[in-house]
Amino acid sequence: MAKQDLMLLESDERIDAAATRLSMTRREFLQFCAVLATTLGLPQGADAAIAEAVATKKRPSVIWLHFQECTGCTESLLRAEHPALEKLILDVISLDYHETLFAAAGHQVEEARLKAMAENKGKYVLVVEGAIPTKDGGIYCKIGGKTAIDLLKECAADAAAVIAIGSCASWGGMPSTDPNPTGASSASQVLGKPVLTIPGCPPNPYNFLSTVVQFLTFGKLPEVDHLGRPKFAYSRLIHENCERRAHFDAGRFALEFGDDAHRHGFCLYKLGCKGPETYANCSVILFGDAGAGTWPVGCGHPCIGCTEQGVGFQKPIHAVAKMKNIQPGVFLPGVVEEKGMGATLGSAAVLAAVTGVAIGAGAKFTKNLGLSHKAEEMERAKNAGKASSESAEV
Ligand code: FSX
Ligand code: SF4
Ligand code: F3S
Repeated sequence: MAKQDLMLLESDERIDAAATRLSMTRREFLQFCAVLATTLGLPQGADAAIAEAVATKKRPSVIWLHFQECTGCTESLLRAEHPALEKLILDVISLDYHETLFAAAGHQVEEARLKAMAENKGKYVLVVEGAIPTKDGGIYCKIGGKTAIDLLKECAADAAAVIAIGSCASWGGMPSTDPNPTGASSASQVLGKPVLTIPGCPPNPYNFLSTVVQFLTFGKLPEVDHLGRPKFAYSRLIHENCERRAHFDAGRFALEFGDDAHRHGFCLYKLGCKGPETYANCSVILFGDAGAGTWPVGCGHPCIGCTEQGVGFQKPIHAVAKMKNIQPGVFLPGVVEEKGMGATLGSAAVLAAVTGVAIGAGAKFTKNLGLSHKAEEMERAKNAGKASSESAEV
């Protein structure tokens, strides 16, 4: 990859061609690449590398499987207010097999899948949407005469990378809710190896887009946490970046849906909000590209912890959240707070600007960037009796 500066690419014809292809102005395209680079926490110059890759590289072939799910993962990719997101995703990848989006059916699509797998052996990305039923030999989900178990194993065998999209594929999600009658399991459990996970019900499409752009540009997936979640997206608690946090700290809570406090936008903790124990960036990047407030808590509903294994679809919606490592009112960032590991100050500001959040709100996000995930990792290591010297620095 040539070392380029984003400004130097302004007059590059390849950038013009890519922008035209995406129905964007050149400036919008370069801004998009800068946002992705900062979202991913990549170093300076990565924005230009991303712009070049999106403009010129061969798109990776993607085989997208559907198992036990509601298709919300796919819907969330396609239902942005502005078609730019859908267009971008479909431009960055070559979607060679996708049951919902294919016009063809039956043997024709099976042939398309086998052809794409053979032509891109060892190079394609396998995206898994939905849980895999494992009970009774896996008979509760069959496609083209094969069980989901066999289909997943067959497609994963020659994939360059496997991405589990949505909570169902990441850890069982909604189909695995007690008593889990079909033995719904994650892609990782069935394959017996870790895979990159993008949980959420539905997951945020920007997190998927950022992941595949990183793969396209650098040929590798982003850094992940112990659950396979990209750290750029899942390293902070919802509670740390919530617009209602000031109400939490001040002890102002909604007690019933529709009560005065609820209508005033007070904290939803006592209505069962799981933001204090859920890692995700929903409040920062929002959903649907439709402006401020477009995330569960922003719309007045408690977070149900849909990205968090053991919380979403497991804990009762009304049960109050377990506080992780944030103590109300006494644990605010210090003047010389250590930098977080995922997003940077710049990324939060750019992201805030691009997602339509006011600069003031962007500043609030940056101020609240905490260290919860790292602190939790350290606690886990300590409990296992093997705290590393690196984690001891926190
Ligand atoms: Fe639905 Fe996807 Fe939820 Fe699951 O998203 S939105 S049930 S995570 O697999 O389609
Ligand atoms: Fe926001 Fe929920 Fe935390 Fe209240 S409990 S501040 S609504 S994340
Ligand atoms: Fe899910 Fe909570 Fe975000 S319910 S979408 S993790 S705000």
